[in-house]
Amino acid sequence: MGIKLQDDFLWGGAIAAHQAEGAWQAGGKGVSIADILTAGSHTEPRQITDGVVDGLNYPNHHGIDFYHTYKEDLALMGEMGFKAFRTSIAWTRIFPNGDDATPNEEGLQFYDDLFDEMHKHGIEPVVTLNHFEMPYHLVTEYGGWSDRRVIDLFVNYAKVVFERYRDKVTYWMTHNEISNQAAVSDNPFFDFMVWTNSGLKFDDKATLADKQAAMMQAGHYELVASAKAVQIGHEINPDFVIGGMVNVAALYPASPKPADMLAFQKARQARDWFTDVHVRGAYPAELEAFFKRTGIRPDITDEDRADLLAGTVDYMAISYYNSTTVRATSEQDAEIDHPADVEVVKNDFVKVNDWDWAVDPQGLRYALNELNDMYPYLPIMIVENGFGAYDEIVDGQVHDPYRIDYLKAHVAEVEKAIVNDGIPVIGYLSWGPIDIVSAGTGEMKKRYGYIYVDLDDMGEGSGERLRKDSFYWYKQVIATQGEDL
Ligand code: BGP
Repeated sequence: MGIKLQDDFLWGGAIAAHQAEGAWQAGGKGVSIADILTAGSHTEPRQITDGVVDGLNYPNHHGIDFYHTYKEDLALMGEMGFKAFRTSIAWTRIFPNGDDATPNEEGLQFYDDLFDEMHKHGIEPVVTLNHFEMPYHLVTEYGGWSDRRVIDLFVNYAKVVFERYRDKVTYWMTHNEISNQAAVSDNPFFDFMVWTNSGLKFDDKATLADKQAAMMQAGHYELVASAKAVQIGHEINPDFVIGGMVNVAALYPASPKPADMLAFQKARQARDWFTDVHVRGAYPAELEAFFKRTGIRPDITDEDRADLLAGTVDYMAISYYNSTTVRATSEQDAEIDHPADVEVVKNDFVKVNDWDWAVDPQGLRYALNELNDMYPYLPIMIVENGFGAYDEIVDGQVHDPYRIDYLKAHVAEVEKAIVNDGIPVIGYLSWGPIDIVSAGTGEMKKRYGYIYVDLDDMGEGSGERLRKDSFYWYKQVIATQGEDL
């Protein structure tokens, strides 16, 4: 049995433009960094091609054709009783190259229609400005977020959409999972994550320090751009609620051995420093010490510092999928600039999904308490949580008890965090309420939805939508405000 939540709690789901819309060149849209990714797999990171290569970049080119099916799909979300629906505006539908003199009216009109359709179903839009969708032209001509000029290009894009949708959208967030970059390491999956967040690409001669320096600089410019967008957003509409967005995996030490405890603490500081700047408007002490100790120091001006302080966020949006357990690989103090000293290890106390993500519902309550301890009373919206799985159609139905079990357990922990721990969680938007393309692997077969989409990894199929068992489960959860889990 669950705990009934507050009436204005935002129950819903979340997607991203590049994983759902398809129509990658329709309506004047430009090429984004998501459009030049190949498909990958559970073990193979997606490759970044040199521009669009026919036949290689198909996953995000087709998505689930949400650009054309959004009315039917939102009707299904309305049938479940959604209060909110998160998606991103594809930056390249508004500014196809990122530095265009004027915005693309067809792109602006598409999102006008999309938000109107949401409101028809009583669904509140929750909008991500940049969900791994930077214009590719900004990478080839400016070097992605390594160039300070991209700050004002982003802020101008934010200003245009804030003004256009000032009466249709209240909840916004700036960069999706900006925190992913902090985990820079020699693992090729992390190179992929830095690419998706900042358009940075490293050659095989790049050292860990090179990657760290490049990521710190890009991250700084992204944070300044976010802070300037928050300020402008509040000028355009003081009722806007604008957040930063980070991935929060609950972190655990592998043992009470002091070195493991320190490694866990350093890993958590690395995970949280972007959040710190979003919320407090300044770099945490251990990062200032890191800059001094290593000489890896971003170009930070006094004006930047003033902007960071003036542009702190109204809430934090978080994605939570799993917990992560770390140990120290050496007895010496684990340093934030040497991720090599901090190694991820298996946690024998939790199970994993088919992509080796630890299934840990209590980790979500743990992570929410950590955030609340660090930032008391700061509203938090869970904007991603879900269970990717290989779903099968059997006699025209999809039975997904495994997904219901995962979501039920996580929602139960959110309810305890709110009611027992007093944490101001304002919404729960599960990831991929309709099957979409996986960001990490480009697969359709990694399905998250309450709604099955009959498309395969190659984008082939009828495209028919099918309600899974979890569709009816979640509809009942929402109808009872979380009481009937
Ligand atoms: C997060 C992204 C989402 C989504 C999610 C699930 O990092 O913000 O875009 O993709 O991961 O990951 P995946 O799609 O790889 O299963």
